[in-house]
Amino acid sequence: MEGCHRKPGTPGVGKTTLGKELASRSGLKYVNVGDLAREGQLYDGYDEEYDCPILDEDRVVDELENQMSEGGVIVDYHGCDFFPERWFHIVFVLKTDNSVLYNRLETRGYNQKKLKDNIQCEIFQVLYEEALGSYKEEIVHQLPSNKPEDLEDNINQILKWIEQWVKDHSS
Ligand code: DAT
Repeated sequence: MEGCHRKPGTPGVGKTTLGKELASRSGLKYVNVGDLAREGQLYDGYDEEYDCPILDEDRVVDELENQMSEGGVIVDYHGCDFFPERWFHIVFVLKTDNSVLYNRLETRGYNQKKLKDNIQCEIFQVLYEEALGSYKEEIVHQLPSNKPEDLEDNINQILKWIEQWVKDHSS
């Protein structure tokens, strides 16, 4: 389960579900940045308002650098503007309808403030804009993530993309 979010993000859209399933079917490595930060205590202070630790983005980047240069890594996080652009060949932003998302977050026991902030963020597509601002537009893709069939479609689509990428880069 995801931890806290200093910046309003979009937890509950299905990043971890997709990332892990994709890793298992593709053989790529899976890294959950929230877990990595928790394990290494890669924090820089505490956010009282959101009641959660503040991510130390520089230390996260340092921690991941070696793995990322080797390649073949799926990175799961609700933000992407602090990662080096050269790390990624493709970026996916999952999109869940507000009503569906509300139910998922409520199930997680989010309080009203957290619910409101996170839903608001989804409405304004903050993360999609952030991704477009951080990477070349043509590598940023939005994927629907409302129902199990979406998950299956997304996985198949990404697996095809990986296959093509490998073909294009093996010679
Ligand atoms: P995130 O990692 O973005 O916080 P998650 O992978 O933990 O999200 O998923 C949140 C919940 O939603 C979890 O109970 C699984 C469910 N879920 C994920 N993708 C889904 C989909 N395409 N259809 C229905 N439920 C989905």
